[in-house]
Amino acid sequence: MATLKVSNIDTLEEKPVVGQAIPSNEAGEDQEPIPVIDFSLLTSGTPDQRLAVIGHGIDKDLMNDILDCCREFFDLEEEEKSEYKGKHMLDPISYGASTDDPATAVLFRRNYLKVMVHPEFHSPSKPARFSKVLAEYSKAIRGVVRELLGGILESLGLESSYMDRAFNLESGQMLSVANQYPPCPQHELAMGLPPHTDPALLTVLIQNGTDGLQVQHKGKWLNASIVPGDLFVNINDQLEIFTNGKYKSVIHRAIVNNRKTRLSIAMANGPSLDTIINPAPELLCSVSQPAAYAGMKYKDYLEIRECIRLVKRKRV
Ligand SMILES: O=C(O)CCC(=O)C(=O)O
Repeated sequence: MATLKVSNIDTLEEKPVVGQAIPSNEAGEDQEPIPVIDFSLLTSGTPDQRLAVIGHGIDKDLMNDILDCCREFFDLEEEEKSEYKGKHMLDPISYGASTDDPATAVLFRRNYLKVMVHPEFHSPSKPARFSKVLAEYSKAIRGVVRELLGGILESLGLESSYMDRAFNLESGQMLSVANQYPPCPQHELAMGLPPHTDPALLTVLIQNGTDGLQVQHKGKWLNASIVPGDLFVNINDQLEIFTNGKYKSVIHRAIVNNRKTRLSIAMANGPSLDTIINPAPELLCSVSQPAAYAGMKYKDYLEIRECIRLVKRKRV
């Protein structure tokens, strides 16, 4: 049975600074293991084992199929992919490459394909089976995410059904992000993705068997070793806001290597774009637990984040 890994984010405190100098690619020597969560226990209602889980139930063939489809997409001729070159963050399909960051002199080695798969489903037309596989995989991940969110809400003493009211998941925004990191001869000078948090609620990531994801924990970078068939789940910004900081958004980055191409697929699951996410009133107390975050429409949050990113890149 496959396991699902959830990074332990309780003690993460810093927020990412886009454009900051990228520290060494090496993780700390005293690498702590990433906690493995037993999925079936998380959702079985056993209160003292809420974070324990196994058996996310997604077919391994389906996971391999979606990885293959993304690889085949990246292998297409450049002119076949160029019709998807995105211009705006909310474009339904956007293909491109990360550009080197003049603010930090860091070289980036990453191609990406971002596809909105919910509430409206989109897909590139090539390879031919991409649309079918992506639809099936997105549906399966949505099921896992609902279960996980339900378990997280229950761990806070809230009903799992709260999520539909709070997040409007029926029209929730789901973005599939495929990342291709080609090998880089001078990998110690290059980066796949700089340190960042994800803006949504939960991100579920798989990869092709080559590691490269690192999560920040107590100020150190931990290698996230992801076994094929595992799902790697990160807590995102909207969940940190909703839980008033009880769950913290995970700071993570992707490094590159000089041997093999790495492929990862991150499925980012957010509320609907017009949902305002506030700290849940049930988790607040005006004296001991005041709201630490102001509510904001998810769409506005995404746009402000993008503006800050662009401004920081221009300020060199
Ligand atoms: O490729 C990875 O491991 C990280 C991907 C990621 O952080 C992202 O797509 O936001």
